[in-house]
Amino acid sequence: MTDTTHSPRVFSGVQPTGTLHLGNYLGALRKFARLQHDHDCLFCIVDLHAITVPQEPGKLADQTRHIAAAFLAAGVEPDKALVYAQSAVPAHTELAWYFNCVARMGWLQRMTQFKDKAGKNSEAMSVGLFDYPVLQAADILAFKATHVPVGEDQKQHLELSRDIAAKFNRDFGEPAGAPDFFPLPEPLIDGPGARVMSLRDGTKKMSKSDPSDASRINLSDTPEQIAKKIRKAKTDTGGVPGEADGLEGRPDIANLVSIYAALADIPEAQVLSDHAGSQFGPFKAALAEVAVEALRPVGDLMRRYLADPDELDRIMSRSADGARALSEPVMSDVRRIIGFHGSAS
Ligand code: AQP
Repeated sequence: MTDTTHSPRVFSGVQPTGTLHLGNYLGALRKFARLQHDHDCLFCIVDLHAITVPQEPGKLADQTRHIAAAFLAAGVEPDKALVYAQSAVPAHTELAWYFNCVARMGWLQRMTQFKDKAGKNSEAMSVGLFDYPVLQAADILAFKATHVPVGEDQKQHLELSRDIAAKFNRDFGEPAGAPDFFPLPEPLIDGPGARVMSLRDGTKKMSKSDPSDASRINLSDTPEQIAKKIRKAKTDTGGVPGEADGLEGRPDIANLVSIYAALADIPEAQVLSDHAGSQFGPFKAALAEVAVEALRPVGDLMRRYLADPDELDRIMSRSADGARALSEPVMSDVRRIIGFHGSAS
């Protein structure tokens, strides 16, 4: 159901945990640049999420600048959207604590991403890694954001954000008939590139933490590296099918076709009809050309932004001021609604 009580606002975050890849670009960054034209947008570098696993303190600030540069290189404009580091805006952590007291243990225990990341070692993981989806709910709701552009891997976390918002609204309901305090944020997942898979295994998502660099295309890769990774991408002995049902049971091929369509901005059906019956050698050469052309400007711009870290810092600092100003009235209402001593009644 569409929320008509809350003004539309977009929030999304990316962790400064390593080089960004094609999945991050198609699943998130490219959507950000498109949304900023007709939405009020906050794009956050979620460094508090990054420390749920060990990070080198000496590198975190540079990694944060790296993501800010990627946002800008993907087309986000700092006079249209806020681009800031999560740790610079205290509302994220404050609201996360309140939400810790709203969310239920059972809800978090069902999160598949924690199970995937922790594996058999969950006892040794940080509490923060387990609690990460609660912080994510706070990230979104500290600004009463209504829409969250993410890749498909974040769908379950978004459902949890909605559950937390709904429970807060029920637990701390204002007088009957008053509008819900928090919106129930909706994911914006649809569209090409929502789930980019590994080039080495089409059943696994493309991920920064995959030990094989050949499994992903990094935004920092050179054209030669991009072409080589696509040339070596896993395929089978059949050719490119002419129709979508020919992709069934062929996740590696389906992935390449979907990447092609997303980067060329054309429907998958067109990719299939244009390349029907083609062998993978020529298809991969065509895909490499499309990928290099689409990603070259992003890589070039990223390097240009990274060459001026002071300017990146100025942009992030101005945006953090803007984000603090947006969150403060929400937080002041939250403190009052919970009933803290000292909050205005
Ligand atoms: N393979 C993907 N396809 C589409 N979207 C993706 N995203 C990530 N991988 C894919 C989207 O990118 C945004 C930022 O993600 P993140 O860096 O904050 O965290 P992540 O989802 O944990 O990214 P990785 O690469 O998979 O990191 P690791 O390996 O550390 O787990 C999100 O919107 C995400 O949906």
